[in-house]
Amino acid sequence: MNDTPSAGTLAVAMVGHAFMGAAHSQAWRTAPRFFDLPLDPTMSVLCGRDAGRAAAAASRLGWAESATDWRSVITRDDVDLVDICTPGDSHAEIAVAALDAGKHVLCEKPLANTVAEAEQMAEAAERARAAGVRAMVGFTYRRVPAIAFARQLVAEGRIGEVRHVRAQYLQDWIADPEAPHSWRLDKERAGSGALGDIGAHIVDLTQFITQDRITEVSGQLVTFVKERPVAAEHSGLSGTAGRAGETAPVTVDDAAVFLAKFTGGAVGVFEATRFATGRKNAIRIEINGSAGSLAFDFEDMNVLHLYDATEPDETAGFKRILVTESTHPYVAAWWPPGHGLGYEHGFTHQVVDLVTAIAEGTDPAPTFADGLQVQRVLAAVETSSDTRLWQEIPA
Ligand code: 4PW
Repeated sequence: MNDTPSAGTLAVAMVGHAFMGAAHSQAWRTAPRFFDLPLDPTMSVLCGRDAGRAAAAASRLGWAESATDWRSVITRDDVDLVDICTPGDSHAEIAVAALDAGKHVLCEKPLANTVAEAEQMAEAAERARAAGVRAMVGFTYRRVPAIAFARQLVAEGRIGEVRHVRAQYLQDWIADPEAPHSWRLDKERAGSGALGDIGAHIVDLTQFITQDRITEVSGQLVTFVKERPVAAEHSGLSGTAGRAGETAPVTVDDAAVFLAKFTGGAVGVFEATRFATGRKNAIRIEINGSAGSLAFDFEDMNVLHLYDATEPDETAGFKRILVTESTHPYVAAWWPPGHGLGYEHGFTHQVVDLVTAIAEGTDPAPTFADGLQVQRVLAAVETSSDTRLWQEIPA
């Protein structure tokens, strides 16, 4: 039983300190400074495989100490929550062990590399839940104010009955065939490529906004560049080439496209690629309903476009809403209207929602069960690509 709510503080241990580790660190640091949190998170331990690098990252990112053995960290009495920012191949092992040790868990997306692992994780979360221990998946973009506002508008019936869901996640960081290899291009470590890394986000986001579920998919995965130079160093998504002539195989998809059906009758078209030259982090979602439409692009993330089909034809048109009013989700804690937010704020809002749920004794969304459902959609797209047949998503 984890009794953190009465303690007033929430001691966090984070595993992994690369791109996501840095994003989560800023969130743990910033959330209590801008939001009135019911528990005070303390950045206790940062865990990484290499002692020197972990220590340097801990001091740079603001953690009190560093460690190299996550197994001993997650059982420490002075750790309440484990934040998993490692590649997908270690998510299941760390999350299940942490939950079984009575620690709350925040796990980066996609939840796991396989459905089987995600099932184990969802079961562990359900076991732990009985003892008041909470688990959440890091589908961070749900916490972009314009996305949360879009969900609100759909729930209020502002666009009527949802008919079309159009979603793209477009990046281009490996469009150059000479861009170095990385763990994200290795099936053993990442589970899949564009499909799981970025396609998972648009599956989660469209289901979140519409409050509906995907029931069937028909998809195609493609790998354009099958061999890449080995990287010497990596930072963020980019890297520097290693020894000349040394290459490694790309064992995941470079792009994933699929059609989807939703339980409510809507049809969806999804596209996730790292080869959309010129598109850096374009998460584009358009929803057409019987009474109007919504459109969002992360490259203009403080804006939501709304079309009201009930307006007279001569004045109807897409309205550009600047989602920076204090009445918009999450915005009141930040800046005056027009002073927009950025990529990192979603991570901060994620911490706020997680800490609040833990303190209130409720389930933070998305739960591991939600993460498992997304994993099933991803697996169905893969199977569909292999078999060239539509695949149903098990309930
Ligand atoms: O949000 C995205 C991630 O889920 C980031 O832009 C990069 O692509 C890092 O991992 C994925």
